[in-house]
Amino acid sequence: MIELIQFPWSPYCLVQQRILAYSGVPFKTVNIPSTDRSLVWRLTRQRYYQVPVLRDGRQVVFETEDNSQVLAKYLDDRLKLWLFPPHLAGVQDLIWVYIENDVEGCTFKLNDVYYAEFVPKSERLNYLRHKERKFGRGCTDKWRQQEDYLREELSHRLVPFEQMLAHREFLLDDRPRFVDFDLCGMLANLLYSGHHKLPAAHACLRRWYDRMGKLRVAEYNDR
Ligand SMILES: N[C@@H](CCC(=O)N[C@@H](CS)C(=O)NCC(=O)O)C(=O)O
Repeated sequence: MIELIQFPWSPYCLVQQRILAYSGVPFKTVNIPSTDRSLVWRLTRQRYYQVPVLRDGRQVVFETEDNSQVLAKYLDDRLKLWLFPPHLAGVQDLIWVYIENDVEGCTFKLNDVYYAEFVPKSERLNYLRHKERKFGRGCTDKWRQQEDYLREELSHRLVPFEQMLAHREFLLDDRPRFVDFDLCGMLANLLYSGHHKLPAAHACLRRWYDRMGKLRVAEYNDR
């Protein structure tokens, strides 16, 4: 059975989780402590320490660059999901960079404001230290003060997706492609703490998000 090694709140892990659920194959999620990546380090033979990582029998799959999408392309090929059709090559590459930088730049901060509610107590010190080393001392307090601004900014950054969904069932096509799952993962991270909602103004996006949670690839392959 395919295993997804993850932190349950991680946006990038949530992308892979959504893709696996869409495929309909049974899979297992393995949650590792954010403070102990030894399983990932061992499985990747000391080549990677982040999550997500996939284990599929003897195969261990991990990203090679910030925007490589090795995992999604592996699952796409292995499970025949048609997430990367040739006619969208290049277009999707541009969009996933925006999703993983500009959208994620708001969503993870809004979720991390509430990190103490979902990170186990024994991991909180190192979680905070990791964040503060990257984003500066007191960053989560600063994001708490900026919550209204971050929500507004996120809503603004989601406008292009709302526009796309006003004309199509999915972002680019008549069936879900990789960028649909990528955006879903960032939004699932936003909703993880339970303190946030999708922007009320984006009605098409809200309907699409609900739809995305229920889809199975078999529906499309049988058409
Ligand atoms: N580009 C990578 C990013 C992976 C990533 O940033 N993972 C985070 C969790 S959200 C992580 O492992 N952070 C721990 C660290 O960097 O040490 C992907 O798409 O998988």
